[in-house]
Amino acid sequence: MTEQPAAPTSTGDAVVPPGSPGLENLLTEERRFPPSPEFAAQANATPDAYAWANADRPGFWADQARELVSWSTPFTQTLDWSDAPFVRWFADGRLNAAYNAVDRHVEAGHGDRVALHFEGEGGDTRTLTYADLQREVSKAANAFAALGVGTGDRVAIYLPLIPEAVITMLACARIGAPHSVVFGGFSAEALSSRILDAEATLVVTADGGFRRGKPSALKPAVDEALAKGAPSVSHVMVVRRTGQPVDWTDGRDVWWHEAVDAASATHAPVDVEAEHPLFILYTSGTTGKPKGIFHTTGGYLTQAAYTHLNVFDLKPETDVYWCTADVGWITGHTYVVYGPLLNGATQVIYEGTPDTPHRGRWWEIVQKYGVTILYTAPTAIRTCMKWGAEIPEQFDLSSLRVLGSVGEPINPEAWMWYRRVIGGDRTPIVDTWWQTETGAIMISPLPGVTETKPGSAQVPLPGIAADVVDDDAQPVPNGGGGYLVLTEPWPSMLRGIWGDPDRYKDTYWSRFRNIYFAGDGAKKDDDGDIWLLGRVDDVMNVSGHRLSTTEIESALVSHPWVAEAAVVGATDETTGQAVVAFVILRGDVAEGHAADAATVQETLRTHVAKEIGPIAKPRQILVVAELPKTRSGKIMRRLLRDVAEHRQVGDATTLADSSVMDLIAQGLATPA
Ligand code: 6R9
Repeated sequence: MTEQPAAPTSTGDAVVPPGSPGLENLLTEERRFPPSPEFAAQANATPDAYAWANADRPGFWADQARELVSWSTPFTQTLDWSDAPFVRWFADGRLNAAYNAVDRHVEAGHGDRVALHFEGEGGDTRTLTYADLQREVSKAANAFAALGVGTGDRVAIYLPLIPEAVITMLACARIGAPHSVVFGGFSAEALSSRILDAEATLVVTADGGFRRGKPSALKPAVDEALAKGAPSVSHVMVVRRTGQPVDWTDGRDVWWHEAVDAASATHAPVDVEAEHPLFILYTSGTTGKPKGIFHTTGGYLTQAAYTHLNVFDLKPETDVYWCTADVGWITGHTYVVYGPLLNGATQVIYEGTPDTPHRGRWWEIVQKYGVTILYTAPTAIRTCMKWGAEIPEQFDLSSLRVLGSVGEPINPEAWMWYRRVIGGDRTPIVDTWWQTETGAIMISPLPGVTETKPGSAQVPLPGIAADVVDDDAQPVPNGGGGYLVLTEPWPSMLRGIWGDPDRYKDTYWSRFRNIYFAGDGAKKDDDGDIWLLGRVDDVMNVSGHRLSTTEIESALVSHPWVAEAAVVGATDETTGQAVVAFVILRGDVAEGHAADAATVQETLRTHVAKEIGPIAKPRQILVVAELPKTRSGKIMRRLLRDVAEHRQVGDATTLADSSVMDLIAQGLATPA
């Protein structure tokens, strides 16, 4: 028997195999897309921003903070890193986030500009201008204050993606009450632990939301969560969305339409310090209880506004921006609520799923509103690939001018499909790498500036210092692989884990001294551009070779039969670990070949061997109908590893759709 891979050592939540030689470099990608001269001529971003920021990083951010954010008390201090890894930015300044997102646009004469085009799943619509938003947010703030919510109190939000979700977040910010949004797809159990950890005093929810053409209840989960005991909660405010019957606890439960509609439409935003907490957002660690990542006000808003303006090339007067994320994800915080509204954008929000009532729903929305900037996740793009190009081709997508991707590495073939089918071979694509912890985009091409490469997030933004290092924190040379780290503090950096400063230090700052370890593997290409390779906990060790999941998955997706692929390492007698792949076939192919699992398996194994070499050849390829994913579309490889190793499947409570694991188990049990 050959040696088993050494047991991983744990650094907080991230698992790093000791003595690892760095990831092997498997795929090369030669395609290049330089910016068009027309785009470059009108772009917000300019190439000189990098040099400007490099010359004086804190000074660069101070300039952005003055330019893009309005302060009631201007700051005189920029960066305080003396108590690292605890950071303070713009600490003596004061401001209000809701004032910045809403009121100042009304004061500047843009009250009539549309802030939100809301599209309900059933086709109901609402349009809110900035003036409407100012009125609604003020009323909600008054109603929350009347229920006793004060500055510093925490508010839990458990809502579908309806305008009240945005209004509630901003109303909390207006009072200086940190919000904690809990994704509507999460269970009562998950909601309960988050309410308890943050000691929320108010929960804002709805009777339900619409999901796949049906009302889906939310209020019962709140009742169940509070029944487990939640001494801090004094009230539950309930939005009527679906009209479903709800249980009612008198004295505790309050209807939104009664409390908010009756409240005054004027409310003075509460001035807070730059370092006042704006929100907590829980992210599941790979082990243990979820981490309450918290962000503060001044630095977060600065980087949210800067990145949204430059990475998406936003022109607030003419663009129609659409980020498809739910507000339960950090992307919904920074790129649905704070970034776009700070910049005075007009945006679309859509409540439902992409295939309700038909698989062209998203493209119908792009056509209807003339969406110019679209920001979505690789999982959605691959799903559309699976459904076929003929669906988006039925709609007029010519308004689109910038496309964005976030959440996972985007496979080069998915990137090419996105550009060709959705972007008409014309639009720049920005592949944006960042995390709940980073608060805003950190690594991304700048449209109009960067020559893009399919599958690579490429360059740290101006003002951001990122690198790929080896085990000893030494930068790897071009062509090498290792760990992605952030070497200088940035304004929208997490300020900690709520109530647990030690866990904050352990999780992010113990692997390398005073360097932030993101938990992702990455490589540098010959130009020094960064390619993300997936979470280091997912790295496989096959006969001593460290292989990234991303590259093998990308090789699989580059075969015309494959729409999506997930790869895991399973214990193997001879090689230590072996590659096991789960694939979803493209619609048209699936029909022709589903019955012939042996052909699929042999064809794809040969394809991977040809694309990246025999070492990466999957031992086994399993054709499945779905893959287990989180709310943000990330594949939960841990669960697939359990399947591949014939174990009982572990904790699946953060799956977006909990039936998927049963489907996979059934599919595997049925002989092809
Ligand atoms: C914004 C968000 C963070 C993790 C991150 C990484 C993965 C996100 C990516 C990407 C490759 C990209 N990730 N964007 N990997 N390329 N463009 O997703 O936050 O939910 O906290 O996840 O997502 O692994 O570490 P969050």
